[in-house]
Amino acid sequence: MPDSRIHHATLRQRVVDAAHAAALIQPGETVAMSGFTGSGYPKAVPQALAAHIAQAHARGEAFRIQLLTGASTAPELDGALAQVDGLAMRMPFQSDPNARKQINAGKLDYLDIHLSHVAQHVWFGFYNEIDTAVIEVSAILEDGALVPTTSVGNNKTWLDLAKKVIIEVNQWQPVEMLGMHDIYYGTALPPHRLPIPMVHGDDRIGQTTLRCEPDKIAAVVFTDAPDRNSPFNPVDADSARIAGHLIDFLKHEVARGRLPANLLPLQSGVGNIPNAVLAGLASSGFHGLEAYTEVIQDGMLELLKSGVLRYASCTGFAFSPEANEEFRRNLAFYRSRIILRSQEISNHPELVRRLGCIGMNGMLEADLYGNINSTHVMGSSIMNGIGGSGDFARNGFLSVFLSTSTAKHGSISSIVPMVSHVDHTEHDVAVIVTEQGLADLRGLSPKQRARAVISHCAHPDYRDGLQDYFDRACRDSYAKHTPHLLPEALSWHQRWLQTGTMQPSANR
Ligand code: 0RQ
Repeated sequence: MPDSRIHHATLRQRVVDAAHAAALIQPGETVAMSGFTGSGYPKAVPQALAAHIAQAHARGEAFRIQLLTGASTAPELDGALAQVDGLAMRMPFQSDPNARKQINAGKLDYLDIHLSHVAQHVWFGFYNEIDTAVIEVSAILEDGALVPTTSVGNNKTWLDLAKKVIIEVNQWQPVEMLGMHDIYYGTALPPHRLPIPMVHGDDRIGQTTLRCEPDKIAAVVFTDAPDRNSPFNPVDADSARIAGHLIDFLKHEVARGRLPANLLPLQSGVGNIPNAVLAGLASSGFHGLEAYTEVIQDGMLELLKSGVLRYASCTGFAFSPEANEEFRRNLAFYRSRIILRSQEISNHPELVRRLGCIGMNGMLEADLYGNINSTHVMGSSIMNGIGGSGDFARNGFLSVFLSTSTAKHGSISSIVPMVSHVDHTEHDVAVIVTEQGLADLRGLSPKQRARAVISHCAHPDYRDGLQDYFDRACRDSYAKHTPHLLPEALSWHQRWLQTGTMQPSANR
């Protein structure tokens, strides 16, 4: 019964259908929506808005918006709006094929921002004012408090700063999630900031609901639609080997006394390789693990279920259909073990450093000296964005980057002389892992790092070529600290662009 989801008398009067709500959004507006990696995003208003935009375009009228979210969303939001060419600007993270195509065609301006920066930059006034916020909730309480759903993202900031608000009450989202969220309202602007009062990753420091001045809520829309559910690939041999190298390394760190027996709070990126690492941890013998991360995916849910993981703190879910079912079926079990926070807290540099998080993220390529490219194919084509990887790489206890040693059926080496784009500098990278092995870069000079990366991480098909480049660079480089032959450094990428493989023709 829809009314059972809205307990605030005035807001019950504001229920309209999605088309009427979307009509409140005008061309050129800056619109901030809920949503983080396919969870907790509005499902109906963005599609209704896309229909309005398409109609406007058909009449020859210009209609595009600037869109802010927590992170990536789903086809009903990013996909629908990109498909009708309705986006002029997008930030801070996306992974939608349509939006990606438009960005790489130069038609859509994309601001790729550290996820911990987004809310504070908006508060600092670095971007446009927010005209409209569109936020998914599971219920509205008697006092107008909003019950968040499967992600929190930047919702607190959007609700505080938007001039008008549209609420989607999604009846698919379980009301029993009330109590799982921890929304911290103590952040202030410099110079008035105080320490964030959290010393353990499972500390609760805020309230369980979001607040919003009811007068600002212009429309309420009912929906009953599931979060997007992308299945994960089964763990393949390469992912299992990557997981194995990393778990051996973590055990070694425990044996050396550098990590406690239950490690330190884990952060895991999304994707099949990080998911394989989590699967590997399930049978690794570790117990009492903690997760302070941005996204919980299937592997983490399994670790919680088996008791290997004590709790997981995050800002959103990225579950497969099966994991979603498991979560909903056993919500009573998970509600005491999962905490959902705003992304300014889940990714906060102060907290990531205090807790000593172990950051484990995917990459596209690494270079000999440990610089990491997470975002740009061949230096100019965006894949997704930096997401939260930088928040954890720079501030964590350990920063680990994971990838297979080749991409595109072996035609690309993920280890290159010089990355074609830098997201994480050599100063922020402790460990690089491929299925070939693990390079521990801590305490190594640039040339020592290069030797470790070539011998432990490069694929055998590319190892000699990398060694040859490095040897010649050591001999002929302008200086010998970080040896490079500049005109040749990016020739591997150029070769792929011209011939479709990084392999020199002699080896093909
Ligand atoms: O493309 O599917 O078209 O073949 O990149 O690669 O191997 O499927 O790996 O899904 O783990 O993604 C870095 C993109 C890795 C991800 C990245 C091609 C490859 C494939 C994907 P196809 P895989 P993953 C927490 C932290 C930044 C955000 C982040 C990412 C596609 O990890 O977005 O860390 N990271 N967030 O073929 C050209 C190379 C390539 C390459 C792979 N060297 N050159 N293409 N590919 N390596 C979460 C959030 O922040 C929300």
